[in-house]
Amino acid sequence: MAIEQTLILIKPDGAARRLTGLTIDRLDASGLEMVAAKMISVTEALAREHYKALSDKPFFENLIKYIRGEFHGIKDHRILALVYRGENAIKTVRAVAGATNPEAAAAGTIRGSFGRITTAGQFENVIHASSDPADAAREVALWFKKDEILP
Ligand code: IDP
Ligand code: MG
Repeated sequence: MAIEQTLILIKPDGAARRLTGLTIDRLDASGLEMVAAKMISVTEALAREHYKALSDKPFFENLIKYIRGEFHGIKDHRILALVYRGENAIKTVRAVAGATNPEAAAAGTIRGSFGRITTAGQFENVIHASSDPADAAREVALWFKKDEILP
């Protein structure tokens, strides 16, 4: 199996509900290695670039507000971004995260345990995790400079 890198973001609902430590604990227990971590202010441009594949979705504008912390009173749009590395890292982290829709996410996954759908229809699903190798490569390069990632 290939050694992969994958991007994780603790989304604003996760940060606001104090789930940062729990998320890192689950990732730690998965056996993967943390190779980059930083608090970063999510600019409008970064948010739109990150989610550009979803720009035609009806929930897109709210998704941009969500990831920038506008629904959770996050100071300066700050977010914790992480890169984990290891065998099969992308699928492993997706399994820890659970399905996109919190109502469909399996019990015991981060999203299954802690995600919710707001009355406005917004998915609040605690973390972002890259979905496939192409996405992961694009996202890691978008959020981190090369020298911010340990060799
Ligand atoms: P993923 O985060 O599991 O990879 P994507 O389809 O890439 O899921 O969607 C990105 C994010 O957009 C989701 O995590 C969620 O926050 C939001 N989202 C996706 N689908 C919906 C939807 O049907 N309604 C509301 N928000 C959605
Ligand atoms: Mg995705």
